[in-house]
Order: sequence, then structure tokens, then C-alpha cells
Amino acid sequence: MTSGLILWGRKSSANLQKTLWALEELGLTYEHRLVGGSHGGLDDPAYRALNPNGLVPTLQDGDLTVWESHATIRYLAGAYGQESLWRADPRQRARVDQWTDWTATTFQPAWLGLFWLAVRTPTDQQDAKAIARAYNKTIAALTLMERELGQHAYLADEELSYADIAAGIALYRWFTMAVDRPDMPNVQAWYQRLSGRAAFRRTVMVSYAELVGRLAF
Ligand SMILES: N[C@@H](CCC(=O)N[C@@H](CS)C(=O)NCC(=O)O)C(=O)O
Repeated sequence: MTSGLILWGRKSSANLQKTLWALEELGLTYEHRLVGGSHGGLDDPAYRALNPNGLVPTLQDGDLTVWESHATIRYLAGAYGQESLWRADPRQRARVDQWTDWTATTFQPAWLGLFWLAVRTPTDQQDAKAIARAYNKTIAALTLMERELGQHAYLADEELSYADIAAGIALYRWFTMAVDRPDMPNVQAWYQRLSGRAAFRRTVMVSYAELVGRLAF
């Protein structure tokens, strides 16, 4: 394998934060190239050649290029996290993948939908009914996690896995957004556990001020 990790994407991107957190969690050396958002560059032919989907993140590892945030964290876990983020046992890994894929299809569309409607949309353009619908979907998803996290410390089992990275990047925004938060002690404890990790604090607990009231990117 040719080595040399390069991550492309802006730091305020929720999807980028998954890859960034995984890189930091694994203590890897990488180059970070800022593209997307106010940095631009996503339509450059050179970037499109790497990522024809034209979004961030994109990860390069030598001659390998991977896009789609969940594919990037699975790759990093498999390549560099055999003793930590990865699960060699297919039965254990099935649970990690279950929560990772559920995050892609259910949890993230709910919470990120709410974030767009209630944080990114300028106040005078906000749609209260749409916000209520997205809020209810977010609460339903969090309720599922609340039940699961009552059984073990992390989403899939007792240790951090890439499922926690996929889902956990939502928590800083959830706990700092101006919304009602029903008491969910297990989710709260999980957030505290994640906040105890330097890699999470460095990559996820970062300002999203540039996104507030801004629909541009
Ligand atoms: N399904 C993709 C979604 C990627 C995505 O939507 N990225 C957003 C940022 S979170 C983006 O590139 N937006 C354009 C920009 O930042 O300029 C993934 O998980 O990687």
C-alpha cells in the first residue's frame, strides 16, 4: 500500500468531521486541504477528478481515493484501527455497521435536516411546521439511541467504534442548538464520554458560527 494521507474538506462540515475525528483518533499523520464552503474548489476539474460527487470529505491514501464520509471512516478503521475502531468478528462488526448505516439513512437526515431548518435558515425564513417535523424525527432517532446506550457504553458495544464517529459528530450541535432537549441520560452520558476524548474535542466541538443563518453551502 502506498501511504500518504490527504483529507479534503472544510472543518465546519459535519461529514468532514467524521473523517477528521477518525484520523485524529487513530493518531495518524495527514495533510488537510481546505476546500468547500467559503474555500470553494469543489467544481475545480482536479477536485472533480478525485470526487465526481463534488462534495466533502474526500480522503486519499497514496493511490487510493475514497469519498462518502462513512466509507472513509470504515476504511481508516479497517486499515489503521484493527485494535480500536474496527471489529474483526463479523458478528460484532454487523452491529457497528447497523448503527453506521442507520445514521446515514435515518439519524443524520433527521438531525441535519433540523439543523438546516432551525440553524442554517435565516430566522425570518424559517418554517415552524417543517422544524417541528424534523424535530420529531430527531427525537425518535435519539430515543432509539437512548435505549441502546442503556445497554453498553458506546453505540455498538463497550468500546468506541466507527459507528460512534458516524453518529457522535451530531452531539455537539444537538447539545448547543436552541431547541428543547428532553432528558436522555444515556445519550448525555455518551456525549460526556465522547467529550472526554481529545480527538473529539479538537475536531467536533468546534464553532459552527459560519453556518448560522447561511444557506449558501
Ligand atoms: N453523503 C455525503 C454527503 C457529503 C456532503 O453533503 N457534504 C457537504 C458538507 S457536510 C458538502 O460538501 N457541502 C458543500 C460545501 O461544503 O461546499 C457524505 O457522507 O460524505
